[in-house]
Amino acid sequence: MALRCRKNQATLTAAEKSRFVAAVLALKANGTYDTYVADHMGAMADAHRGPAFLPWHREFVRRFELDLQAIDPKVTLPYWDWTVDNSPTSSLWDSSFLGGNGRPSDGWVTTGPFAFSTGNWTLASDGPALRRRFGMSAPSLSTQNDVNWAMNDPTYDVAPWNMFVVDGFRNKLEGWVNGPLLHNLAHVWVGGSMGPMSSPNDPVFFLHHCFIDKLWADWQRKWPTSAYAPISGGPAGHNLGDAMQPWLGRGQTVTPASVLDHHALGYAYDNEGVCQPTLKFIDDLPTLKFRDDIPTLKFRDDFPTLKFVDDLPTLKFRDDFPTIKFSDDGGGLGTRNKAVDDVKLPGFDTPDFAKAQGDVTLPGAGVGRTAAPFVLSTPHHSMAWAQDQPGALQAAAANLELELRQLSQAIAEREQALQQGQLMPQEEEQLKQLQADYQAVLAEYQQLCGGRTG
Ligand SMILES: [Cu+2]
Repeated sequence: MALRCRKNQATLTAAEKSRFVAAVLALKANGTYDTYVADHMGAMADAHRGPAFLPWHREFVRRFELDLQAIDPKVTLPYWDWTVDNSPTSSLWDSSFLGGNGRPSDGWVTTGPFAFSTGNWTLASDGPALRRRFGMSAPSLSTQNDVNWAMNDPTYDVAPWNMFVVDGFRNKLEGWVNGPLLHNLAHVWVGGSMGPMSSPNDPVFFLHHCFIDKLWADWQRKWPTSAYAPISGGPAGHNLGDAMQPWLGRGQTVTPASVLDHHALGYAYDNEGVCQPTLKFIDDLPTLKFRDDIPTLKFRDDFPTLKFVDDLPTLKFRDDFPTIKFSDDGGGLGTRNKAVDDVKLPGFDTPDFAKAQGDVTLPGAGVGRTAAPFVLSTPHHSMAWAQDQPGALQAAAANLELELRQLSQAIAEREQALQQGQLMPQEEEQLKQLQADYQAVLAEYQQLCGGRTG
């Protein structure tokens, strides 16, 4: 389960504060808020001065938070750390959030969204106006040292499980030991509407009890082997498995055991490192950029140079490539199928194109044989290649061809001289030797090429 994050109210953004206030006002307007005041007023023995003080209020403020989230899913319950924000001028009391201290005459809160004059915050009991009396009945709030004193007690609660026990985390945190301290002292210090059992009339009640719940969660983490007590033998509604009021009367079973794991209830505190990331909503984004905000818009016409296809100096298409011709250098070596000699470059659009740049198929090269690269300019070379002996045969055939051309030239020169009567007798013998050599080389060449050239 993704854990929604309960944050220190001092760290909320202005938007988060206004969302919280708006959701609280919506609950007040639809009547839900005052049911919390009534439930708390009926729960003195069930919810206070005993072990269930912490479980009961955990369930109570969690239900309130869920009701807020039904109004605005983004809202979570903030907590008020009164060890730090312990002044009448703390930002908690700004008119944009909870409003400030009451006026001297009667304690009515006159600033902020919960002032009577707004018309939005008329109390159903102990009214009609929300009242505060900062520091009137107690000069200061509890300190971090006071918190540590309670936190350092590894025992949750002790018999006889009431407001008079002097040991145990619960009674110290509730504030009866050496009291009023801690929880009780915050009620007393705020004063006014926070004094009687209708104290949820002041929205700060929920921020205060959220902090009490956080301290319990901190204590549970600090003492992981310290168990809730009592399992039995305590006052009704305070034992581990007892169903608590008023929910039992509504057919709902909520026990101290069912709320011991606050993560199982779906939330965590901002000091635990397990909260899901803050949900971002579109109206929280600091800046929305629209087209008109962009300092420079570049359009096509702004580009210094636009190149289109008809600007390209040379466009080569398949049809532009010249037909690749193999020259028929015959040289009297025999009749050749014209199709063998004319090889056209294969199409660009065939899957074999890359391969075909090196190899082309010569129709006369035989089934299953790879023809010579078209860069070989003579069909003889192609034939040698076609015999699957590409390197050596190609070179040998080229040498033989060169030799045949040199012999042919020498023979032609001597035959011309012979016809002109200019040939010496020993040169006639050389001519016969040249002709014999030519026939020998030609036979070798024909053998090399498998007879295919002639
Ligand atoms: Cu209470």
